[in-house]
Amino acid sequence: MYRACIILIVLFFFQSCDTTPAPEPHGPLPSQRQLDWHDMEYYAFIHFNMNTFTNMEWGDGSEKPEQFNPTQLDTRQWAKTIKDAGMKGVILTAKHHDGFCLWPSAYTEHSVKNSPWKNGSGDVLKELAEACKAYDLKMGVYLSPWDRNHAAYGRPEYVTYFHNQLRELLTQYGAIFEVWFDGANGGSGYYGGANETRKIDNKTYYQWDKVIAIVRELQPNAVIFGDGGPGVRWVGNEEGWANETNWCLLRRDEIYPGTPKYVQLRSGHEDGTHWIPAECDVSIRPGWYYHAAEDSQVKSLDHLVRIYYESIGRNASLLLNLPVDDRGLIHENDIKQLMALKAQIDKDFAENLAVKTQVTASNVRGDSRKFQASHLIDGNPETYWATDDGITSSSITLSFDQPTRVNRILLEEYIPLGQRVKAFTVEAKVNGTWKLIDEQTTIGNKRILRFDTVEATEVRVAITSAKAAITLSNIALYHAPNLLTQPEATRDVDGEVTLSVADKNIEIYYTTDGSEPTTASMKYNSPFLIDHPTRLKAMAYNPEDQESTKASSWDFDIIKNDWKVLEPLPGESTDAGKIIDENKNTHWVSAKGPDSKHVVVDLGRTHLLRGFTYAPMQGRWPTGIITHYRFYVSNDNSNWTEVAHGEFGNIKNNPIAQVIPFSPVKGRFIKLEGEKIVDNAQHMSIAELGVLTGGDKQN
Ligand code: FUL
Repeated sequence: MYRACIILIVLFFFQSCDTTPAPEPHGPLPSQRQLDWHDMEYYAFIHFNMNTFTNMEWGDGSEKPEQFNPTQLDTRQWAKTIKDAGMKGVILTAKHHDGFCLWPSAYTEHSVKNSPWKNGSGDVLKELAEACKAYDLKMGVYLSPWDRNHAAYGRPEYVTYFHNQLRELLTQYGAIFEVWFDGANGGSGYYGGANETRKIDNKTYYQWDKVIAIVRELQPNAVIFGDGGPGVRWVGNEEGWANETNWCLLRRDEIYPGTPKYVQLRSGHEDGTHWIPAECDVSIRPGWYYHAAEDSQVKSLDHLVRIYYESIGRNASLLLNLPVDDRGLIHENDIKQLMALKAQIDKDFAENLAVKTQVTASNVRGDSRKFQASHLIDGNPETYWATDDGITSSSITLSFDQPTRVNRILLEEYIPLGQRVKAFTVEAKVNGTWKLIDEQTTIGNKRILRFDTVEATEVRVAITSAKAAITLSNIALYHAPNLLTQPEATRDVDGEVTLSVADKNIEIYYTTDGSEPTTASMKYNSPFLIDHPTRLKAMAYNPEDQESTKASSWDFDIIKNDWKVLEPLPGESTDAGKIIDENKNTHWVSAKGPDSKHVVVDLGRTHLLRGFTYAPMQGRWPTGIITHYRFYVSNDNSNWTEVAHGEFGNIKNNPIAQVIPFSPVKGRFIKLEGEKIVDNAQHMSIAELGVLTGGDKQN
């Protein structure tokens, strides 16, 4: 007992005598509000405003408040969804470029106060602030500097108006964590009826210094988002990814709203003068605003997972947009995908295997316990491992008791002292031999690497280059399960079928006789031929845990390798071949005019035809989609029999492939006529045209 006390006293003495100083901060540093923002990591964008009701992405400012009329607006549904998705906050488009205000601003009539919603007594910002409070979420505001409604836009009076509105938003709704200023500025607009183009100087017109002062005065904890910050920068794309090399630093004075140098924002600047980290903004659908036509285009799970790893996993935050619909609700399709993403991320990071390891480092600052390597796995973001001054390369080794399967590594620098690491490698010891897993550049607030599963006894992270003594606060290792998604199938004009899934460790099993696939069915290894009418069914199977997806099913008919488009004539339209290229993502658009809205295709020989298929043009801005059709069959390309006519129901809102059966008829030539086109367009378009023969053998 006496000896133990002495040892404890001696240890305590050494500990309290440990005078090893912390490394000096290096380069630009984050402010406290930026550090708080780094902790947010994943939060929602909501684009909901006038455009939701006009089916636009950018309104021109001539819209009327009466058009804003959600029937079931429920900000608590938004907040619950956002919370359930694992996000920590939400930023709402209080005013977009069309100028309509979701709050009853005292400075304009162009707001909810003149809308039918709640008879003009509603305030979306207030309702969202209350819902955020109830669900413990932080709130941010998007206030578009560009205002295509305001008569004075371009003149100094508008800037006063803009500043006044900012004051309203920052004083009436409690704490705001981020103020979002868009880079799209100036151009054509309604401008109080002037209907003209107005140009402004992005750098000076809005008096940014004053804007920043207003935010600092009223919401000192809020970060300001802009192309070049000053608090948080745009990542230079709207697809949800940062470059692998990503500095939180920026040569701030070179970047301004609408900067032509936006590509540089994907990496920041190694020699940046200010701490301005990147935020990845991306929508869960093609558009920022809700369009019923995009209900079937919510991003797939594997796409969302990729976005997660390429934003949060690359030292940026993820601002994922949810386009609230015209009811005033987050659409059920979006909720389903958000929850699928949450479930997958929870699985990927279920257990930190690094806490089971012994951690050692080739250098520890002053050999001090304060900076020892075990801080890397102590779960405390305030403690960190550091090297001696002048030591800018050093390695950390994590040793398992027994071989352990890993496929993810997560690294964090201790950023209150600056971002330092310029290059590092990750190796794993497998069966007694070191194997290079990855070679990378920056780490920053958080870096996550995905790699093929290895069964390792040790993992080594070697920082090979840093700007100053290394400071890392966290290393985590995970074994994420394979990503199980339903198979996709494509077939080319010669009948070769390719099946694919998101994760190469997932197996695919398929049948061609209509039966349900099981692991006893054919296993997919390489493309195979289907050259006659066949129902293909395929399911994906995870050998790791024996889970499988439900089967996907495709009906393939005859192949198209001897088909020819006869009208429009070759030369009249070079891309008409795209309607029979077996690729739904390519399309043909007819010339304008009543006589051009048809196509004639030669099937090469006579078939017993039982129907046809029409896939409309895909993509964000489809035009020329047929709503009412007439379909004809001929044996000689001169005498035609009409075999079907009618409407493709709801095709505008849901542009999926249409299958139209008709009474069996023999023929070699087919003609599709677009009788009516979406929005009464003067042209028609086709992504893919096909026939149903149902497998007759007599031709
Ligand atoms: C862009 C805007 O022009 C879009 O409409 C959207 O708000 C997006 C987040 O920022 O620059």
